[in-house]
Parts: sequence; C-alpha cells; structure tokens
Amino acid sequence: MYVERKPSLNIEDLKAELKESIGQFSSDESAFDMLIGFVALEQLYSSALKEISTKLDILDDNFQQMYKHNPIHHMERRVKTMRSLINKLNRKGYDISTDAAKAHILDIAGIRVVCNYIDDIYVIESLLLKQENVKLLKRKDYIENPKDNGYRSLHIVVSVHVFLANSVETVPVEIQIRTIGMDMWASLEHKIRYKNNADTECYRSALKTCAGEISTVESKMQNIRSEVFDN
Ligand code: 0O2
Repeated sequence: MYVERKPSLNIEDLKAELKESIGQFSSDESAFDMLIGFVALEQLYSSALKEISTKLDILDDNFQQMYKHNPIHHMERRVKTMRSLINKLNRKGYDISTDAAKAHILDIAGIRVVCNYIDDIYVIESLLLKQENVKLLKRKDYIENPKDNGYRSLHIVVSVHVFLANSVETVPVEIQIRTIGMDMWASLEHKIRYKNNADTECYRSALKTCAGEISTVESKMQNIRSEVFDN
C-alpha cells in the first residue's frame, strides 16, 4: 500500500549534498549544525508520517468493512531531502538552519494519497479532520480551482502529535489527495517540467487538454459509480 521514498542518511551522500550547498552557509560550524540537525529532523518528521499513514490506513480498512469500498488506492510518503530543504529555505529567503526549517517549511513531511474516485478525496479529508489530534493548518483545493497548467489535487497541511521519550512534538505534514487520473497527469507533467528545455514548452497546451479530459472521464465514472452503488 505504501511507496516510501526515504532521504539518504548515508554519511557520504549527506556530505556530498552539503558540499553542493556549502556556499549558502555562513560558516563550517553552521553547515555542521545543519547536518546534525537534519538527522534528528528526519526521524521526527518520519514519525509524524507514520502517525498520519496509520490513521489513513485505519480509515481505509474501516470504510471497506462498512461500505465494501476502499477509498484509497495507494499512498506514497517522503521526508524532503536535505538538498531540497536547503534549496527551499534559500528560495524563500530564510536562514539555512533546521530551526528555520521547522518554523517555516510545512512540507518537510509529505504524504500523497491516491484515491479511486473524486468523492473519495473529500471523504478521506473529512474523516481525517474529524480526529481530535489532527489540526488543519492550511488548505488549497486545486480540484475546485485547478492551476493554470491544469494541475488538480487537494492539498492540506495538518499538524499531528508525536510522542517521544521525553517530550511531545507537534509536527506539520502536507497531504496531497488526488485520484489515480490526477496522479498520472501530475507525474508526467512533473517529469516533462524537470527536463526543463524549450522543446517541452509545446506540450503545455496538450497537457492542459488532457487534464480537462481526465476530469470529464472521472466525473462520468463517479456518476456511474454513485448511481449503481449509492442508491
Ligand atoms: P515535491 O518534491 O513534490 O515536494 P511552497 O510549498 O511553499 O512552494 P505551496 O503553496 O505549499 O508552496 O505549494 P503548493 O502549491 O501547495 O504545491 C506544492 C507541491 O504540490 C509541489 O511540491 C508538487 O508536489 C505539487 N504541485 C503543485 N503544483 C504542481 C504542478 O503544477 N504540477 C505538478 N506536477 N505538481 C505540482 P514541490 O515542492 O514541487 O516538490
């Protein structure tokens, strides 16, 4: 059910990532602090991902038991890599430190929930947000309001408690909830954009058309499903 993309905690890999970003630190000491801080941060944010994933798994199982339907097709989760975290802090004009990351970056822990049907997205959101220890921090509905390029997904950031040996931490987790069709579109669009050369510009409008077609097909499938099973 899960695909987990783990950041590398291999010392040589981390050293290489740090070397790439070394110019962005004020001193060797602050670079060293970032490295040590990142290892602790990775553990804390992966724990938060485990908490949220378990909640989602339980909801999916219970839904199957009650309604003979699994809203979740599969999930992917990842903690941002140190390289990507440093780039984001830099882009947003924050200090390059784990304190600044904890204070300002809300997608250090990210989980993508891929659902079977559009209605499942909102069912999962509402069931999760009903839980006492899950607090909504931010919400963007790119299904109601798709991005100009055609991107669709529901993004929520929630905070969850992580119980450690000597403290309780409140940790934000970004959850992207989308259908299989939206996920297929976003994966291809991301890969094409990553290639980042002029030749790929011409696919922009074709991709936007695909986004519209996927949306139409998904609505039709949803209607068929609702007519057959919800009456
Ligand atoms: P990755 O590797 O997926 O994490 P910010 O995060 O501060 O830049 P904000 O407002 O939180 O801004 O961003 P937003 O709009 O909620 O979306 C951020 C993430 O959504 C991106 O993460 C993508 O995963 C996804 N996303 C947003 N827009 C698009 C899009 O047009 N196409 C695709 N394929 N994905 C999109 P990152 O940071 O890009 O990387």
